[in-house]
Amino acid sequence: MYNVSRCSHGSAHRAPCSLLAEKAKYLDQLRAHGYFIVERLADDALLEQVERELEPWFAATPRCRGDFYGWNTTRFGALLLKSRASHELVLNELILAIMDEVLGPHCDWYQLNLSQGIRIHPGERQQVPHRDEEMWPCAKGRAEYLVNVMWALSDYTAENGATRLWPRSQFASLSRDVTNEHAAIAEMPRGSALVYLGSVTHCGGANLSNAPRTGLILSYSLGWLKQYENAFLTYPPQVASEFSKPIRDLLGYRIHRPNLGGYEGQDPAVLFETDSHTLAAIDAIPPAVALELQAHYQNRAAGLEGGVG
Ligand SMILES: O=C(O)CCC(=O)C(=O)O
Ligand SMILES: [Fe+2]
Repeated sequence: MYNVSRCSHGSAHRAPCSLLAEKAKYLDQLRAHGYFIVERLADDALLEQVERELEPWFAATPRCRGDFYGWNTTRFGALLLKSRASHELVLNELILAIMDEVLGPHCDWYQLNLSQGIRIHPGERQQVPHRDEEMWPCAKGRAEYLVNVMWALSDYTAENGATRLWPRSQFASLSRDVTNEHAAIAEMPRGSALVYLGSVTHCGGANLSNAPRTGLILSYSLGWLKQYENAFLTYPPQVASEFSKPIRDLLGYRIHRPNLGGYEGQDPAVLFETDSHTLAAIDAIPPAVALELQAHYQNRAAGLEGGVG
């Protein structure tokens, strides 16, 4: 296992260190190795609530079918609908601070790409090594498109299918022939968060134990990309109106300046204020571009005064 240092939180035995003060350390780890782990980031009460809300869904959802999703794995989405407590995980302060740094510079705002419960049952084989950014068929390498967070709802061990990651693979081209000998195994106690880049090669491990391994993926992506989980079908306006504004923003009920994802030429947040279908289209231009447009008209007016057409 590669030596990525860890900080333990929420444990009754240790005084929690200041998470945000640790942000720089975690960012360094993420950029250097492609991932980091924060042990026990979620406290027990929150975990128990998430589990209570999601267990019926884990029990009722049929096993996946496919060589990527697996044949002995249960997955389902729409976590924000199925578990109110999951909202707290989505909005975790440290996680969002990391997203601000990694994704923030490359978009107007970043979004929730996916929410997924994953239970790897005993007997499941190791998943094919992959990069989550493969879902977007375009040139890679100029910016991170996605950062993933795996919240452990059970202890993750080498035996029960802990996520495997290939450290520093984000700097090389993708290979599916990587060997386990070079993999890091994200062993971590329940309540921990494994944060990894969309460009790092990883996979779910084989579950050789006799108990399931359960976790939640909450991934965040650049705000101008198509989301893995169609947020507007999963959480239509009637549903999203019950959610907090920060959650609605992360789902994409927000214009990505200057003009992506609008509704009738406006910020879709207007949907929660009016049911009118006759709205004025309103510019949503970033300040630098607004100045550019003003300058264009000023120059043109000055030119006209000077007799230039
Ligand atoms: O379950 C895991 O540990 C990882 C799953 C994964 O990487 C995926 O499904 O994209
Ligand atoms: Fe993945």
